[in-house]
Amino acid sequence: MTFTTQSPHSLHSLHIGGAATAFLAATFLTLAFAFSGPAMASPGGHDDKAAEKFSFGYPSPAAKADQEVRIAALDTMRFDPPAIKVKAGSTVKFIVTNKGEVVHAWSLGTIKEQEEHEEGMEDVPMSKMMTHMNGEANGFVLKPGETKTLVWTFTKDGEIQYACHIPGHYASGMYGSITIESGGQKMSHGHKEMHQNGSH
Ligand SMILES: [Cu+2]
Repeated sequence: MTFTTQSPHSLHSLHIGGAATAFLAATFLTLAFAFSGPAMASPGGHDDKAAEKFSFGYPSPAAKADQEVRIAALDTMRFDPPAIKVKAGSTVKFIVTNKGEVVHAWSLGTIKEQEEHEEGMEDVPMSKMMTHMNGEANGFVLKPGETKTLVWTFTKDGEIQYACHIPGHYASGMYGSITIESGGQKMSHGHKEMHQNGSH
């Protein structure tokens, strides 16, 4: 008797259960897609990992430079010139030549980043010195006589450095300063300035 009255209920609940299971499965799939979505899309629309890596700008190899800066690396453990000025929002083509007879390096970074890079050099064996900047977006190693270029867009004002991290060189003063001045086509404060500058 109990069996007969429960039987329709069982069937009924089985039916509901089936629908609920299907619903839950659909919900789970939707959630699964919802969760996989952001992981597959590039965050913030920036494909270049360097765009997130550097606080002061990003490499822009295809961009037309607003300014060209030639820098010489010298065996006196100096860069010539030792200081430059650029504008926030501008793209600068750096043309760096090793005019010395030993290997030098050149890379952009905040003063903090340059100090950290210098500390990291303790782990780089001499045999890896020529290749340790390979794949880095912000600089390179130069053989004697070699010239390399880097096109970089500066996004905000501040003080950064270009530095040589061949052991002993940075400590000897082989770095230069870049003053990034505001007042150009400033990109760090969103679209307002870009629209204002868009008329000319
Ligand atoms: Cu050097």
